[in-house]
Amino acid sequence: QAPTFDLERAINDGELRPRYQPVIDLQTGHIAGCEVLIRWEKPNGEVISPGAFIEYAELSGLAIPMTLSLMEQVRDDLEDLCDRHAHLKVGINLFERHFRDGSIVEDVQSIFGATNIRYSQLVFEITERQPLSDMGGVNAVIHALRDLGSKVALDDAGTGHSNLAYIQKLGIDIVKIDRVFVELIKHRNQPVPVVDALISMANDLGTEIIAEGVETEEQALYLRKKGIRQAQGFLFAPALPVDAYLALAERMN
Ligand code: G
Ligand code: G
Ligand code: MN
Ligand code: NA
Repeated sequence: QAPTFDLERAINDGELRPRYQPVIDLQTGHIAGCEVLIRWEKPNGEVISPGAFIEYAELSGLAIPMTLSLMEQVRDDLEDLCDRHAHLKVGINLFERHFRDGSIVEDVQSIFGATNIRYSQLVFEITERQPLSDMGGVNAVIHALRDLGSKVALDDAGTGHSNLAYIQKLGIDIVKIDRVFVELIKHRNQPVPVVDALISMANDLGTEIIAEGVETEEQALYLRKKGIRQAQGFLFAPALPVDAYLALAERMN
């Protein structure tokens, strides 16, 4: 993929668009909400995945403007759905920088404050792929978001720097088990110790769990037997354009 020095113009021209991957309640089969996943939709129809531009966004200082544009679009896309279905959650991926400088709290208030999307419907995901510097600042922001009523999820759990003490200090609400672990599940009755360990860790911490990258019925059955309620993955749906997500949300509600 060509380097993306065109990113600032693309943000301003509305080419960076949200897609919505449904999160399913494994116990009931109903929809629990979604994760917002960004895509760059070029005017020629080409769709570029975030892997190709997310690092450039971070390095070029466009991470925050890109996230703000995305959150505004999410608000416009989902306000009506969220208003009518208060239990539906919306997961938004944040850059570490946005946590660190604290501006995320004001940004969330100014974008969602006067809308029919409740703060309690928002889940902010922070990845543990990169180490979180400045624990003090990050901690304060997490607490401020939780004080609004939103939840904070640790994304890509198990792949990076998580350990019990670290997660406990952060005070997060949800652990998202990365798909590299879910991939290890081959059969509903064949134990996968590393998955079980992550589940135990989350249970010990008292956090919710969302399993990512669920692709097979066997994986879903295994996770359900372990008491996991929430899952996302190609078994259910990929990240969908807004109209497809809204239709699915009504159908599976
Ligand atoms: O959707 P896809 O599998 O291509 O996403 C690849 C990576 O990009 C994932 O790690 C995902 O968390 C990240 N990502 C997707 N959308 C966003 C976004 O809006 N903001 C941030 N910070 N990361 C995102
Ligand atoms: O890091 P994060 O969890 O935010 O990234 C989610 C990424 O995983 C997105 O790029 C999304 O498109 C991708 N993804 C979602 N579901 C599946 C799945 O079932 N299998 C695989 N291989 N990738 C998935
Ligand atoms: Mn995520
Ligand atoms: Na992940």
